[in-house]
Amino acid sequence: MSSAPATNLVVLMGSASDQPVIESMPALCERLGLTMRVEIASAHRQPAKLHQVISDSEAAGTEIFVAVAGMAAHLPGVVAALTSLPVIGVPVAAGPLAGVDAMLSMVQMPPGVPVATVAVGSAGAKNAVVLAARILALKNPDVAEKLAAYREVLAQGGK
Ligand code: RP5
Repeated sequence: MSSAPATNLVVLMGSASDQPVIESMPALCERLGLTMRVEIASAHRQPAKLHQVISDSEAAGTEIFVAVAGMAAHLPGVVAALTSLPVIGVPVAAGPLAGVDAMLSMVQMPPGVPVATVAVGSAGAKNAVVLAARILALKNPDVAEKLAAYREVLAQGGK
């Protein structure tokens, strides 16, 4: 039995230092009718914790993982190896390579273990929420309606 709360998304960060990148995610989730919670679990420093978070989240009914990491960003790839749920990777500009390192780590997954990689940084974090909403809208009319309203705002030049 899992004690993890049920949310649509679990946002995993490789480090507390990734926090600024995800700042816009809770409000955008609320706007699109999604729930999320955040966990910090480094694939390199805390592999046992990462395994536990993934199995607890799956047991709680999580639908999509978003994995946010910088440098040699193996977090989303490891998550994708441990679950059959969709995994969205958000690269972080955390080192001297300005996020290109993290982006290439996420994009270059071997066949059969996909990570849907979005843009580096906070723009990518926003798109991770919108992509998750688009996936969940296939089966969730409330999310579909909110997504349509959001797209209409964008079409009118709003944000
Ligand atoms: C990655 O290394 C984290 O996701 C973070 O982006 C980067 C630096 O981590 P800290 O040294 O700030 O903990 O694993």
